[in-house]
Amino acid sequence: MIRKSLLFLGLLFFIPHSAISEIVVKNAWVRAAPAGSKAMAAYMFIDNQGPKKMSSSKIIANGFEKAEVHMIFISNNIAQMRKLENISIDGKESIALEPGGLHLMLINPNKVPKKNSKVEILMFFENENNAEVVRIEADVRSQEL
Ligand SMILES: [Cu+2]
Repeated sequence: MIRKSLLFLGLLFFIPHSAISEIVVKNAWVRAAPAGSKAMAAYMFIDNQGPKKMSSSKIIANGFEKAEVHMIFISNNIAQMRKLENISIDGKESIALEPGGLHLMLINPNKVPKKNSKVEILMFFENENNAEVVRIEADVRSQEL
């Protein structure tokens, strides 16, 4: 566990600095889950203030084995989750990750984070002429504020 945290910190030093931050994330939260849970959903509002489409296929959540982009589809009246390759946001557009739709799935926690703690998430956004890493601190809580 300690070694994993150190690796994560080490990674932060290699994050390139972009002069202008084009991606702005607000209201990030992770739905609290019982101890022993294997996955937790993360929701947020992402605003692309830049002129061009930005995509994120690489997402890291500190304390979790991996993070995926999921979408909920209704098929034959049954809600199903599907993994998407990335999150894409057109220039000057925003998207909401919210219950019942698009979300991040944080998978295999070292230890399920408690309510009122925070989960650190890194999202690597890029397009053909820009790259940006967004560091997010998502609150763990039972429901949307
Ligand atoms: Cu999911």
